[in-house]
Parts: sequence; structure tokens; C-alpha cells
Amino acid sequence: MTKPIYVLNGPNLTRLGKREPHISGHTTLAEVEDWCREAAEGREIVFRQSNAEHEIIGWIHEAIDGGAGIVINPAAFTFTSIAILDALKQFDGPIVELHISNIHKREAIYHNSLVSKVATAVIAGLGPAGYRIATAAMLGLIGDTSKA
Ligand code: DHK
Repeated sequence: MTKPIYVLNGPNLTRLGKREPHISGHTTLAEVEDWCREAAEGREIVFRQSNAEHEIIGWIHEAIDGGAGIVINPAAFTFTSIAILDALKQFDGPIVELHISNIHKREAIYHNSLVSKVATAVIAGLGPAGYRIATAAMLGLIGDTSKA
């Protein structure tokens, strides 16, 4: 059984499309989920969002035992959560850290990502379309050549 790709989303991303559209655009998280499933080219996607740190850690633990790769937009937890960093450290597969906005162009509180310390790659500033690119890149990182 091929392992799924986990696409995990942090706090406030439920409001994607309504929240700060000048930064994140009008695309909703449901549309983003559809894009990830399309970009996965038939590979199973586990797509989750939570405003709760413990839930995101629970899904990372799930991926440790049964996931091929993790695409994660930890949102504000990127800069605050050592607990999420510690969970990701236990994951052997590729991790793609994703941000809709270019965090390095924003206020200083968004400059020091804890997750980047364990991420295989970081995508930031491509808007919601970054999810599609991150998923496609993940197929390559996990060596999914099913469509090659
Ligand atoms: C989303 C957030 O909620 C912010 O806390 C991050 C990230 C940036 C994003 O661009 O996807 O700083």
C-alpha cells in the first residue's frame, strides 16, 4: 500500500480567502485542498487543518508511522512551536515547509522559522498556488514515478 502525502495547515488558515486577501488572495482552503489532490496525480493525500498545536502534532505522529512525506504550512506556529519542531524531527521522510506569503518580506516576527531547521525545502511567497507546487515537488522527493 503506498503511503499518503500529509498536507498539514496551522491556525487561522480556515479563514483563507477571507483573511488578509491583500496578502493571501481570495482562494479558500477547500480550493487549495482540491489543487493538492490534482497535483498528487492519484497519490493519496491526507489534508488537515487545525488551530490547535496538539492536533497538528498528532497528525505528524500519524505521518511518522504511515506517511511518505509532509507538506506543512504551520502558519503562526512556524515561529513559536518547538513542540512541532520536535515532532517533525522524528519524521524520516521529506518535509516541504510552505508559506503563502513571503515571510521574509513581512514583519520581523515572521522571519525566524523553527520548522526550516528540519525542512527539506521551503516555499514562500507564491500565494495559494504554492500548495500545488509543493505537492508536485513532494512527488519527486518521495520518488513517486507512478505517472513517469
Ligand atoms: C500564514 C500565517 O498565518 C502567518 O502566521 C505566517 C503564513 C505566514 C503564510 O504566509 O501562509 O506568518
